[in-house]
Amino acid sequence: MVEISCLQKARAAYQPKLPAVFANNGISVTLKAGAPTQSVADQDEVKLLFPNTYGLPAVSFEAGGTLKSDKVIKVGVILSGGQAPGGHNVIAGLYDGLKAVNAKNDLYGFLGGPGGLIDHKHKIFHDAIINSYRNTGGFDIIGSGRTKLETPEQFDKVVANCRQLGITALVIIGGDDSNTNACLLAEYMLQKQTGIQVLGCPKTIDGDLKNEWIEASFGFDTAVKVYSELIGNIARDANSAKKYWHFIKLMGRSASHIALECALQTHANICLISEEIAAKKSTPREIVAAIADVIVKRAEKKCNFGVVLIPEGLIEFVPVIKALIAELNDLLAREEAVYEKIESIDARIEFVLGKLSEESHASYSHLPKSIQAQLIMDRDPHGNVQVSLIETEKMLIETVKTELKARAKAGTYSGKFSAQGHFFGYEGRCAAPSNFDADYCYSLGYNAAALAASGCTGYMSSVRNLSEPATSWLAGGIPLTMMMNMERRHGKMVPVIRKALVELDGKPFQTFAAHRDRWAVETDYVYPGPIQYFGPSEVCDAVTCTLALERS
Ligand code: FBP
Repeated sequence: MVEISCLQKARAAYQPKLPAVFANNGISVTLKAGAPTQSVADQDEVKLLFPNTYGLPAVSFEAGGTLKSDKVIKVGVILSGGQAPGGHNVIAGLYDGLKAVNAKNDLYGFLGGPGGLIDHKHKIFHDAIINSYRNTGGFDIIGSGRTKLETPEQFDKVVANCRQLGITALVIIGGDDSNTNACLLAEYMLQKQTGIQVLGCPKTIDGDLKNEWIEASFGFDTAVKVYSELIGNIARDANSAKKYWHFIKLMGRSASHIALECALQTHANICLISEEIAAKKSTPREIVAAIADVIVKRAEKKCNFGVVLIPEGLIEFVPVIKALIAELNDLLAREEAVYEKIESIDARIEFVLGKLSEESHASYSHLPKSIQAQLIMDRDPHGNVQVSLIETEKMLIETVKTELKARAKAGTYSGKFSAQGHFFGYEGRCAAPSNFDADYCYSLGYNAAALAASGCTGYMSSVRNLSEPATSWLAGGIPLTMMMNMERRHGKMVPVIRKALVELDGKPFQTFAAHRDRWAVETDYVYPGPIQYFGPSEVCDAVTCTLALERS
């Protein structure tokens, strides 16, 4: 017998909350369609590429009527991309919703992400499987993967596999890229008149799949609470021992939402925001000088300790490094055959240095050797550098140390600098979902079942009004084409769902900016502590600062 923790046992009994329209596991709803929609930008180009799904109306569920039906449907689901807390609850909500429509409906899970859908690896869910995964973290119920589902050949295989099982609707749980592909697939299904619906669910701890209609991606809430707990613990250790500066890199491939939220929750002394660095066109030297300025000020107050938060994607937002990475991506793709034959890392660095432009040569040669090596490591399946493997925190520690030595020599700094580096990412991606994520995910899945039963295709499951209690949440669907714009990828303009970066004029950043000077020099830490699953609602059901500020 598999042993499970006491928390997991108790947590299995938690009944996630649903929007009032679905309360008491009801499916007594009617679908209401709004006005036709437009894409967020590049309307003409997007319309041309999605003749069947462009302009669909946003839809919402209202009380009254029923989706109960004698018709039996079979639905397939995949988890795509990086893990995010709550994925199992999306599947549980989807399963329960489908069974509420008709107890004979079936849900199939495709294994290992989009790859499972193409290679026809699947399992059928039943009560025992679903019950053992309710309110648990992780994606292990069916696994996930990063295979890109985008070519007509792959789409044809998906159609054949769905037909073999009798599946007439697919739910793709993923981030912006996976939902972009869900949109392409929905269009293809209509164009080929396959009768297979495609729906998406917004997933990613990075928090960058959000817009006016999708208020948050699931997993962000739990992940930032885990990181904030750890940062709070480290801050308290720093304030107790008073001897270390902690440089903490936080996950979030590109956007800095995670770092910003953790700063708001913990009042760390420094938090770099990549989007601000890009907007100000800051150089590496300026970033290091700004960190050193705070260290010097705190040293003057005899505080030779502190906490620095660094977003994972930072280096790609520093203009000179961004240009260097773009050049390296091209160079390594172009010279792959020769480059692959070079064995030692020193020789590879020399090879690269010999091929770079003057500006990039200058940027690259000034980096510590360990970072030079990391920048020319294996690319991800999209040909990009894998930022989560680059130890930016160590790079900053080294460069700040050098800067402080220079200041000490010049007589402008007399403190002690001893630093520890950390990277928090994987620690938060599979945590047991917070009440918010447990409820939100279950609602997203249940709502997706209602959309499937209503015959919708080309929609993302949307649950809104999230800063209010779950009973006030609104359920419906947003056309995937509505979130699209055209972007350059691999030298070609393609339609993609627009990624949400930190908005510098938005309330979360503005709130941080209004306080950061004080948090920098004073020791004003907040210690959020671990996620609470049982207890007072103001503790257990609190939403993130980001969501509360954005919706206030
Ligand atoms: P998704 O966008 O697929 O949700 O993944 C997010 C993420 O956790 C990033 O924060 C991180 O950069 C990346 O995945 C790490 O990828 P991997 O799991 O392949 O190491």
